[in-house]
Amino acid sequence: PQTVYLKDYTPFGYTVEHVDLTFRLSPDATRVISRIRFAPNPAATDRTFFLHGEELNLISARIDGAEVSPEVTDKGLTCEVPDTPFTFEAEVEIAPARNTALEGLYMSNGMYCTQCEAEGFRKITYYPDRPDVMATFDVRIESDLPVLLSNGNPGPRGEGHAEWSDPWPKPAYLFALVAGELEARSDVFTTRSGARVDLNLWVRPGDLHKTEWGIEALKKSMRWDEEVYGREYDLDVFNIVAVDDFNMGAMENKGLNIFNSSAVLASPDTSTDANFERIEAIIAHEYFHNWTGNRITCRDWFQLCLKEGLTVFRDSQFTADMRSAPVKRISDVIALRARQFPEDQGPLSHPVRPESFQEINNFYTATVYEKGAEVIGMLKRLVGDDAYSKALDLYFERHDGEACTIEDWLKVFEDATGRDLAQFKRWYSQSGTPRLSVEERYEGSDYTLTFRQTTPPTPGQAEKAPQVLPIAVGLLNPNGDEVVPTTLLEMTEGEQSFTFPNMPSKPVPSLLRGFSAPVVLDHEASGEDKAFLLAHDTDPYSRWEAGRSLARASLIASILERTEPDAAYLDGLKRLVTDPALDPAFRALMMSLPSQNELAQVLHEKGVTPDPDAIFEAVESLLRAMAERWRDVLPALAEEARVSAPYAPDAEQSGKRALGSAVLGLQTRLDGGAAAKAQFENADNMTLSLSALGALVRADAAEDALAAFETRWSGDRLVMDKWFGIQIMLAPPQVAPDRTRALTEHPAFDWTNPNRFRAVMGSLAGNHAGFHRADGAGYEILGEWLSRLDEKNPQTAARMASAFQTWTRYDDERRAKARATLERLYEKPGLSGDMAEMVGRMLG
Ligand code: B3K
Ligand code: ZN
Repeated sequence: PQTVYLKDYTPFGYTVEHVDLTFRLSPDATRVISRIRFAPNPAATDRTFFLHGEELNLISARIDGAEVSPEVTDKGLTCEVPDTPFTFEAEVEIAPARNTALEGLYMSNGMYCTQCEAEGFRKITYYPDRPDVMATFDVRIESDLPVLLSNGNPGPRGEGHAEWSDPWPKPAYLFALVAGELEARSDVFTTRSGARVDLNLWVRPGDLHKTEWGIEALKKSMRWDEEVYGREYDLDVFNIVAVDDFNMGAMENKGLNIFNSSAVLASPDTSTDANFERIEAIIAHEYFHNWTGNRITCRDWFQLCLKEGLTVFRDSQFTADMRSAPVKRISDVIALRARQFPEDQGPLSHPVRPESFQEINNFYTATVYEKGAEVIGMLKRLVGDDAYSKALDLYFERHDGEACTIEDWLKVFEDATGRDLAQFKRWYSQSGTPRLSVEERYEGSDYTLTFRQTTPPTPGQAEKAPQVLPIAVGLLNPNGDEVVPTTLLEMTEGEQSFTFPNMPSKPVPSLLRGFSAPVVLDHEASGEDKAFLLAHDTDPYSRWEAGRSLARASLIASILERTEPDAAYLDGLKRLVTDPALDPAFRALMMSLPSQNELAQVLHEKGVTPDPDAIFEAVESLLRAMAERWRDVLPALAEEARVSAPYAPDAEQSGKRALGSAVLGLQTRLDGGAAAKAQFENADNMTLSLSALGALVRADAAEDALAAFETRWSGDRLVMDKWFGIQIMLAPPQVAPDRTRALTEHPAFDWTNPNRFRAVMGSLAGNHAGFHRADGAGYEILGEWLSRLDEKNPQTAARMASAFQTWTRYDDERRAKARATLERLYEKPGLSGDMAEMVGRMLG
């Protein structure tokens, strides 16, 4: 496989003025006829005419009407071309029914659909498949299927054919086509300047009852983008299609978003509160791409964070506005630590803007997406809300219709604010999670905080330079009153002090409020200070983090020193969790403990080899202690969490149910599952049903419930994914690998479906002590199945391989077993480039 470098970027020698495509659909022999209008690109010097094309059967090619014989390889074609504008025509044949990689044009349950980002269009026809080549597209689809869709606005429709015309120049990765027997829920949105937009959410017959939420989420997103960013929609129709076989969550194709059915279909019976919230966020995310991604796109794939970081940031703002801002912030921090930190602190670490790659599909990562969004959050905090809005207006005004870089993005902020962002730019080029330590000094009445930042070496980057860290700080006096409200300290040096004068007594600092920078804060605050912040901090994130950090300390002590769970922490937390003035969703978050994976990382950083079984036991005994110590308040809490109104997936009800689920987890540790059984039997929505099932699985008392659940839901693929997943994810670690193995023999384990594969293998990887079982069974099963899936669907297989990214943390025996599995994979003949890159990086 070849490595591509950012520094080697050159523009393409030709511009594309317009593209006409005709598709004659047929499962094994689809004909694609293209007519592409090229002109020499005045901004380029190299006139090599190379068109990407893979797995295509070229039938014929013409230039300005005259037949030509291009030189064809398995990567594309080259050919002599005129030095004036010309038309290139080609007819190719492809086989969507045999496309198991789910990239390009493929079939899912009898329906045709496409996925072209990042480099899938080259599997449809010959084309300069790079995002800086933007063109208008007209598409004609010939097929007897009733619904024929492509990008843009609908044109003439007749018996057996349909035409579509997209007036907005776009890169090929935003091309989409869908054909099938589909039904739609339709609605209308009127933009704020009065234009009518027809909305359709297309699904397979039988799924219409799961479409209401998606359409509502779409309308909310369209309104929000007008109100908050001043961005209106720009076509007559907006189509969304739900597809069962899809490698990712969803795709923002211009005017025709394609969604994994799990990321759009919802009903109270079949979907949890978390599903509803996620669907709302993904619909918003894809919709917001219309401006941040489509109208303004990326010059090359190294700039992926330009659209993804910004769009994730925008969808978080949206969720914060639709629901609870503090709860959303805390959830984002939990997710960042669970997914991005391990990536940034292990062999797969890469900058938010990578500088090289072999397979771009391997870089749709938590770093590019979530850390990319954190970087924008820091920028906004540094320049302020008004300047952020001004900069965004300038971005849209200056770059509409262009393919841009991170330099363009930062320049807009520099021009709008007069700030020099040269140092800030390191957030895009330097990989690794910075560590921030702090010392306090109180002298006379001066209170001084001295911060030190260091970033450990990461692959390819031994030396790190100081980054710009926005550190939001508040100070509380010993009575618990806030004496210095949230203040932004701007750290730019490796070591830097900030003094607060005239402090009558030594304050307690509340540091990194709102998680103002994505760093690890090494702050050896005393247990008393943390307990004090847990009780008094006014910043919800910091208050939550105080509790989290006490939990972490208690767990680490019990792992290293076999101490009993910290009673003072449990009592302090109990006061919060039973405080009726606090949002139930926030209380539920307060009850959640650091993940076992996070604890393993903390131990590893302390120079201790993590023992997954000991970590599991420590968490279990803390939860048992919590249940015992809170025994008296659990019934009242459960009662408080009960919702009597008809089911709604809103923030208020979901918050209550989240609290109820946390309480049920504790109750199950006391009653062996009696309350959970009752909840399972009476549940009238999936949230209650699944939380009860989860509690039973964890208590190893779920046999009957699992059987009943399977009988009831065997006809619903998305619900069956939950069934497969939960019994592995929450299985007692010792049985997790064997149960996984047994479930791979279940007739419904349709492993070529990415959702089903992820439900099983992703859940094994998510069961920390189960995956890392000492005999290596977890590694072996995953290794075997990755190897098998790689032959059909390299993209999904390679993504899932990152389950091994922490393998070097563990003891010699586990390491030897993980290494053997990875090496076996690496040496497999015919391994995909996707997988070879991932495994190669992990083996180092
Ligand atoms: N842009 C798509 C992801 C495409 C994945 C390519 N392997 C989804 C999103 O971020 O909105
Ligand atoms: Zn995106």
